[in-house]
Amino acid sequence: MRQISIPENESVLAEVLEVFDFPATLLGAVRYGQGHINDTFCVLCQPQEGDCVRFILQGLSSAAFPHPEELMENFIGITSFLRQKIVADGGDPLRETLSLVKTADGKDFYTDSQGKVWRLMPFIENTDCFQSATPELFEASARAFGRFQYMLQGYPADTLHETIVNFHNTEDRFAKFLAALEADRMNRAASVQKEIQFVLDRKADCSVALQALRDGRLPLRVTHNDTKLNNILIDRDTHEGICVIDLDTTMPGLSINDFGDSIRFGANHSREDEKDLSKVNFDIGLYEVYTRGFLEGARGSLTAGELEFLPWGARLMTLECGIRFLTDYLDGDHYFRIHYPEQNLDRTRTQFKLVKDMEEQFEAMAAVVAKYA
Ligand code: ADP
Ligand code: GN1
Ligand code: MG
Repeated sequence: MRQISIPENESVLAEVLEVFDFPATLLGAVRYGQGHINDTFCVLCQPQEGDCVRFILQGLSSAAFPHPEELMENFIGITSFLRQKIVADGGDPLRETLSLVKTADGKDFYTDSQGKVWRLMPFIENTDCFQSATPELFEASARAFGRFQYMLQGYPADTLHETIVNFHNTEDRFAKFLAALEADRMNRAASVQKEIQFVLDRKADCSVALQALRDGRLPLRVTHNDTKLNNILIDRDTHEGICVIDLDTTMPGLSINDFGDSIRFGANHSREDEKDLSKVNFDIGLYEVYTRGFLEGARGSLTAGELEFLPWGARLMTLECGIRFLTDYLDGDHYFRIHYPEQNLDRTRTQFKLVKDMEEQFEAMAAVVAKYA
């Protein structure tokens, strides 16, 4: 085995690194990024001549993704489709979408001895990945997510696997919350009564978008479904959102949810797990710049129904995410990676504070959409 530097407690890494077809000498691997789901590493290689080359190595979360092979089929289908569009537009397909480095025996991914699926991707250099942004960068991310949806308009949706069933089915998220509450596996329910009541009071809200879909007022599209600011790479030279990443939940969904999840994460000035709730405030100014950018990127492709429901997308994605954090907290923190015991509870509280702010400013949110629609 090659002598390379890998972190302690990551013994499976050595097995995985042996399998891929690196074009240069491996130097080492370190944990990378701030995703909550996958195991992400940055791998460094030294070619015979020239600068070091970096790769992103990811082990897919088994807790989140029960059928990783299907997920990888989606990944290849979506990135191939985007690659063709990018080339046709005169863009750079190696920077504007993700690609894979194969294993030495020509496979697209590797399943390790414990059944976990790993993929390797070139690191997209000269980009930044932000946890919070200036209004200008937030608007750039909005243009890129809007464009992503626009570009996927012609994608054959029926070929996509549902990588997480009922992912943004807020009614189902509510039902799963009730089940976790009923089970109360960790005996935590008594200490979070206020948060539990917050969810129970909003049972009817959980049906708003789904009912609009059932009534034909919202269309099903191919959407990203996880449009956090840190799922986009911003070009250091142009300051534009150059590449939408984290494609694991790209599947049929609602455009209002892609809009809404970005607002949930980015239209405020606090961390997702901020403990001091006085610092957690929905910023309608950031909401406005995101709205402008998203509509510009979507190039007129949104229907009147979608425009009408955009503010609901923001409110519901924030409520749903808070419900998911609380469910995971009640259930013993199996889904979202935590770095300290009450992190999922802190995350729950920030989301509910933002929901409350949005409820209070809902009319103003609709007026902003009307201004740019
Ligand atoms: P998770 O599902 O855990 O959020 P992501 O796919 O979002 O995993 O990756 C985690 C982080 O790794 C991203 O936020 C980003 O910082 C970084 N990253 C992922 N892919 C690339 C890439 N190809 N080039 C550069 N950075 C990347
Ligand atoms: C997860 O994978 P990541 O960190 O980009 C989650 C999202 C949540 C988000 C909350 C597959 O996103 O749905 O909104 O955390 N992804 C999955 O920060 O569950
Ligand atoms: Mg991510």
